Amino acid sequence: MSDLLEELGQAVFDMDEDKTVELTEKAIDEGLEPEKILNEGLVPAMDEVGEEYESGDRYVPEMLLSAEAMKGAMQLLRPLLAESGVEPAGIVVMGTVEGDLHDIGQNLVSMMLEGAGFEVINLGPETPAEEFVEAVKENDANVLGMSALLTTTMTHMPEVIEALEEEGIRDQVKVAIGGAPVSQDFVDEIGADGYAADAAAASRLVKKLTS
Ligand code: B1M
Repeated sequence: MSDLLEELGQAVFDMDEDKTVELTEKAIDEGLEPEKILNEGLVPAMDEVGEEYESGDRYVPEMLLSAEAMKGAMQLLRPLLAESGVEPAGIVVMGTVEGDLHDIGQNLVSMMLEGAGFEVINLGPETPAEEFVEAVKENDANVLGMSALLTTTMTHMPEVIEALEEEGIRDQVKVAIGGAPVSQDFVDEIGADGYAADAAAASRLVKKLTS
């Protein structure tokens, strides 16, 4: 790997958004392929960030800062990747269910997924079932990710799955869920396809569901 890409990865790992953006600009100016900048500079760094978070060596705010740095770089790379015809790893529609305004966790998951090369359509908090279904249809999404932080709102998750079934598109999209009150048992109960306990696990799950 070039020294520049190594330095870029280090800037993401070090949560330094300004340096990440500056080095991404430099890499683009030097003529490096956008895909190479993403896959050899940025993504491995976010993988390492995820591993540190899972092992307890990094906390949520530090993970968010690395994700923000990654986001800054992605703003520069996204149009170039689109021009060069590089396909995203997959399309993920993400949101927090109806009646639930907690969105910190699902934003973090969305950022990790972007870091892993997925295109994420983030519907934000308080998303009704119809909106999830519409977004899946409109974007031909591979994965629908839902978040719920309240025991009173996790009950909307099976409603979204029913709405996908009613629309006849349940078999076209994998359903991944997360949030403190949900579990693998709940996945089995409602007929979802997977559960992730945190953002790093969500990234692994979505990669598995789309491979
Ligand atoms: Co609220 N809140 N809150 N809250 N809040 C909790 C969740 C609560 C556990 C606090 C408590 O009582 N101890 C409790 C829920 C109890 C329950 O139902 N079991 C609670 C409550 C009761 C409420 C209100 C009802 C309070 C009230 O008004 N009486 C109210 C709800 C209003 C509503 O939604 N309609 C409310 C409001 C709020 C704030 C607005 C103040 C704020 C939210 C701000 C925001 O999100 N924009 C807030 C916060 C911040 C919290 C706590 C403190 C932190 C949540 C958080 O952001 N964690 C929370 C207590 C706690 O968790 N310590 C609490 C950090 C985040 C990174 O983690 O969201 O778990 P988390 O996401 C993780 C994983 O869960 C997973 O990955 C993420 C990243 O690692 N994950 C996914 C999440 N979504 C995923 C989706 C996936 C995969 C993985 O899809 C594939």
